[in-house]
Amino acid sequence: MTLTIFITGATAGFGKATAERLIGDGHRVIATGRRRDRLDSLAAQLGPRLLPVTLDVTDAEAVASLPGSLPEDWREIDVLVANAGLALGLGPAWQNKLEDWNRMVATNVGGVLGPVRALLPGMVERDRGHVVTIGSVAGSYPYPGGNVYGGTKAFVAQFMLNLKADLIGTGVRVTNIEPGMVGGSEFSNVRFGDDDKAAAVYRNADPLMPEDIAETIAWVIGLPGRVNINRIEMMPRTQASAPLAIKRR
Ligand code: NDP
Ligand code: 8X3
Repeated sequence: MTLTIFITGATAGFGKATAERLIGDGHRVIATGRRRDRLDSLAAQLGPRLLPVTLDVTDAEAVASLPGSLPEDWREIDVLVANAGLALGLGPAWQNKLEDWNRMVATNVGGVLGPVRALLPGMVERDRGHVVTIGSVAGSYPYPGGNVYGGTKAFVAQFMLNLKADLIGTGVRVTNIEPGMVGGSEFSNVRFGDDDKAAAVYRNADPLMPEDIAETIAWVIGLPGRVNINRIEMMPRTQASAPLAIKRR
């Protein structure tokens, strides 16, 4: 069955890999993000089953006008992949900029809530749909410098479990995917604003790759309608959650 899939943050990393994977699986994809040139390249690469739409997930007005602002035959969205997100900095809380915290909250929390609120009514009305969010292990396990980023991902995880409680009895499914370290995306370049520092994060670490996240999304949305995968925590074989810290005298 061909699904119509709306992806936020499809210009790089997981979102781009997911668009490529799902178009390859025969679906239709609405690929969104702020960088129009990237969306145009993706459309040229993947053909007419991909609709490029410029969208900043923090632009409340543009998000609220969905799905009515889309071409008529693209408005019945089966799957929302709310993927757009970012981390800014890895310093201790007292050294971080409040403006960076606010941007993470606006993007990682507001940028999930807006599209969910805009697209969910249609899914409930059609009694069919799937909301997939990209959380993080940072939402479950604290680490130094994870402060607000981890907080935003904890919000997403709990929001999705509560959303499921509201959706019980409807045909709409919800899944939060919670990856650990994933290389091959721009996540650390954005976090540090320094490409060398970003590359060092993944050196000799054999991280997960964006294709692994795309594969997981393809799997959860392809399962029989009776199956709801609530959350998936995934890490590279080379990563584990940190032990509890002790500072000795
Ligand atoms: P990338 O930086 O490669 O991709 C982020 C995407 O989000 C880009 O397409 C970017 O598009 C988009 N984006 C950012 N801000 C906005 C905005 N305001 N409006 C619309 N789109 C926006 O990162 P990843 O692919 O690695 O990350 C994707 C998601 O996965 C994020 O939510 C991240 O927190 C999460 N994650 C990442 C992990 C990792 O280790 N890489 C691990 C666990 C979770 P554009 O700039 O064009 O708008
Ligand atoms: C991204 C993974 O460990 O950098 O969510 O927080 S981590």
